[in-house]
Amino acid sequence: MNKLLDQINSPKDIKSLSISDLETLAKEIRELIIHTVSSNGGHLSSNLGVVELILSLHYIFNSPQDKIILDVGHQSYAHKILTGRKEKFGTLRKYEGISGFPRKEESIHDAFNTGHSSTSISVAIGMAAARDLNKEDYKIIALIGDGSIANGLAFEALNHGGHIKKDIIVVLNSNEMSISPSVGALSSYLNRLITAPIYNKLKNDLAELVSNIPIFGERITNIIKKVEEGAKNILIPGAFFEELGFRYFGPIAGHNLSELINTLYSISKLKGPLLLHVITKKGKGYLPAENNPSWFHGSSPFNITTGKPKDIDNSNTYSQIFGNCLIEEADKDDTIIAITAAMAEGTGLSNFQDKFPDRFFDVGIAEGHGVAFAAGLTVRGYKPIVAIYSTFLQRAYDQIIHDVCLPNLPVVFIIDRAGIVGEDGPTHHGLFDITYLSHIPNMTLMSPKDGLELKSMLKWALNFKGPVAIRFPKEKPPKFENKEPIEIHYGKAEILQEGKEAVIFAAGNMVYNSLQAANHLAKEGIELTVVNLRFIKPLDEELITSLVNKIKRIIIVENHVSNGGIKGLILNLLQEKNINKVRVESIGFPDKFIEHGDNQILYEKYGLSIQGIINKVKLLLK
Ligand SMILES: Cc1ncc(C[n+]2csc(CCOP(=O)(O)OP(=O)(O)O)c2C)c(N)n1
Repeated sequence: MNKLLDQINSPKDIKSLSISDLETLAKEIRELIIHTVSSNGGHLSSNLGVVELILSLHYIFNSPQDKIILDVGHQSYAHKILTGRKEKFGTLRKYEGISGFPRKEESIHDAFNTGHSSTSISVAIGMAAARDLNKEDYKIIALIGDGSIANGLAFEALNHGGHIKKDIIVVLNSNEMSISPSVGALSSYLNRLITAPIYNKLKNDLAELVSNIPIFGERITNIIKKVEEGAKNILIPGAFFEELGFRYFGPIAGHNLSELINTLYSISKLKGPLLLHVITKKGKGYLPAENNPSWFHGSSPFNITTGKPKDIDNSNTYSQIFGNCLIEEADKDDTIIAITAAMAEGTGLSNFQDKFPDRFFDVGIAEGHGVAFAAGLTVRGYKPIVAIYSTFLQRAYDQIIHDVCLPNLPVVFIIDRAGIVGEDGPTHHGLFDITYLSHIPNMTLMSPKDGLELKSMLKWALNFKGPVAIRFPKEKPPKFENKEPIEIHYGKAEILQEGKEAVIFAAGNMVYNSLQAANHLAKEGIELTVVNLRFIKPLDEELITSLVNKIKRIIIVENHVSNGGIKGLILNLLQEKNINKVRVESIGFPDKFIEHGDNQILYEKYGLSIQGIINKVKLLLK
């Protein structure tokens, strides 16, 4: 059967559609999204929740002249489908396929690249300032969720935006969810706005608008009628935003296309900083996602009929091993506190949250605050564990230096998703944490080769009198033969096997690949020493220098950028110790942003697979 979607190749194609056609289109877009995410994985519930909103934005505004900036960008699928990427949508998140986030390299309709939250209002104001300096005329819209607007960056932008009064439209998408339910006073405030609307505001604004237009078109008269009819649902003063200098409209029903289109049309005629509050349902249109929006926030491939994941065994990830071990430790020590920045599920802390609700804090998408909050806890005798993905901890760089490392406070950082993260791509790869942590005085940085070592490291870190960070990747830990608990000694590495041809220094999940490579090469008579560094900072200087002095041929393997990673730390050590005439090869990620795609493909491409390490060893020994 022919679909309406078949005729849509650009936003222009939806401009003449009726509301009922748009409703059909929304249904077809949802089907395509569900079908694609069920096989490729991706951000399902956020995307299903905004289909009508995205359709309405493209109906009223004229992209690419008008700029639609999507906060986080995890809700960009309907936008991609409407802006010429429908045919390629099956390649979503695949290597060399289209990205799961807005990419200006992909389309002129992607006004700004996003991936991390809460940047859209700042960017919109920046674009507006540039537009005005250039004396240009177009609309700028920032679409932001109720989880993301609670971040400090978004607050700073609202504060500035209300002050400089540029023409921008913030569309606030309220679904009461971040990944888990949204937390915080702002979230409660938004919920109060939704549940207790007060009649008045939009009506006044519309009256003002209409009084400025000499002859009312029939359309405007109709809009006013509709507004008045639906007034109870539509109109409310959002004092908080008004006080910050934004004119507040809403809340309106985010799945009602005529309400959305009428309101956006009216607002598009107004000047100054405007904020439209829209209520949507996360996962809308697919029952399993409506019932479990958190799991479907960023889901792996699933069966559409049952809503169950296709990969049955997603247990025993590093995150889960960490979460379970922390519960065991917290049972014995009631000063242990767990902190997450809106990622309880992803960081393996959900069970901890259930078991110790008083000792669990979800600070919302507020990584910097989470770290400073942990610092505060330590000075009153608590042991906070801050679990944040490598890429998002970048937001807390100054708090790590100023509030934790400078006063040398015992905060334990669990740096999840360190290394490449596959399909989410460059905004989410955790490739910079060794760089941004290893140079900070007082910081100790470790990386476990497997789950057993992670447990030992965590226990050790909980008793250490200073800041410790433990980095591990998204993938499941490899299995080593050792089943005994591992003893951790400060700054001490582990020799896994000895051989005289060359030394491989590796950390984290790269230890396994290195050992496998060494086993293969042993069959060809090439005997290698393989060192699991365990401590990236401080390095085991004694062991490294004695091995290098003896063997003089080394390879450094890291799931991190080489420039600023373990390579630099080891070379620095050799220089300081005056060790020269050493042949060095290294494998890590190059000085560019790494694309999205399956981790194995990326490991192979960048030489971090077992075969890649074998090749490098052979090159070194040539
Ligand atoms: C700085 C940062 N921290 C954490 C995340 C992970 N993250 C992605 S989406 C999301 C929730 C966003 O919630 P909201 O803005 O309400 O959008 P919704 O998914 O509900 O549409 C989080 C925490 C991120 N992208 N950026």
